[in-house]
Amino acid sequence: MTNRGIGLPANSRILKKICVLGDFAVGKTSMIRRYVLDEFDDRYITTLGTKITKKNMNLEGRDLTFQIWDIVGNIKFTKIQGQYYQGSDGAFIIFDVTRRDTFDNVSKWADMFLEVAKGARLIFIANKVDLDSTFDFEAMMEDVAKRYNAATFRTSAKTGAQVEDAFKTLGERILAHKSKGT
Ligand SMILES: Nc1nc2c(ncn2[C@@H]2O[C@H](COP(=O)(O)OP(=O)(O)OP(=O)(O)O)[C@@H](O)[C@H]2O)c(=O)[nH]1
Ligand SMILES: [Mg+2]
Repeated sequence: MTNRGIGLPANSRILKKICVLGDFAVGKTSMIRRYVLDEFDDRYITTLGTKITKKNMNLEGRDLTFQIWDIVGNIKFTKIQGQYYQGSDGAFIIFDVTRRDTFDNVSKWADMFLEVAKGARLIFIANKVDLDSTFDFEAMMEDVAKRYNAATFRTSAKTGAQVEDAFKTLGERILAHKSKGT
C-alpha cells in the first residue's frame, strides 16, 4: 500500500522560492555557485537577466527544494523586477564588506522586495569576509536586521565560510514562519 492510503501525498517535498538581492558585484551569483556547486570563480561576469537554480535539502526531517532566483544588482525598481519577487518565501540581502556604498542600499533592497513579497523572511549578508573590510559594518548591520526581524551572516563565497549555514537558517526561518500560519 502506498502513502496515499493514509492520506499523505505521494510526494511531500516542500518548494520554497528565495531571491538573492543586492548591488552589482556584491557576490550574489558567487554565493549561489558556492552553495549549489561548491565552486568559486574569481572572474566577474555580471548576471544578465535572471537565473533560477534549484537545490534540495533536508531540514528537520522535511524534504525541501529551494528555488533560488539570482537577480542582477540594479537598484532601480521596475515593474519587471517586482514580478521576479512575486511568491517569494525569503531573500538574502547581500552587501560587500569592501564597498560601503553597497551597505547603504540594503534597506532599499529589503523594502522593494517586501513591498511585493509580503511576509517573506530576510537574512542580511556581509559577504567577502576573506578580504579586509573598509568600514565598520557590525553595529549598523545588526540595527538594520532588527528592524526587519532578520538574521545576519558574515560569509565568503570564496572560502565557503558560513554559506551553507546561511541557506539552512533561511530555510528554517521560512518553515517556522509558515507553520505559525501567518
Ligand atoms: N574575495 C572574494 N571575492 C568574491 C566573493 N564573492 C564574490 N567575489 C567576487 O566578486 C565579483 C562579483 O561576484 P558576482 O557573484 O558575480 O556578483 P553579483 O552580485 O552576482 O553581481 P551582478 O550579477 O553584476 O549583480 C567576482 O569577481 C567574484 O569572484 C568573496 O566572498 N570573496
Ligand atoms: Mg550575478
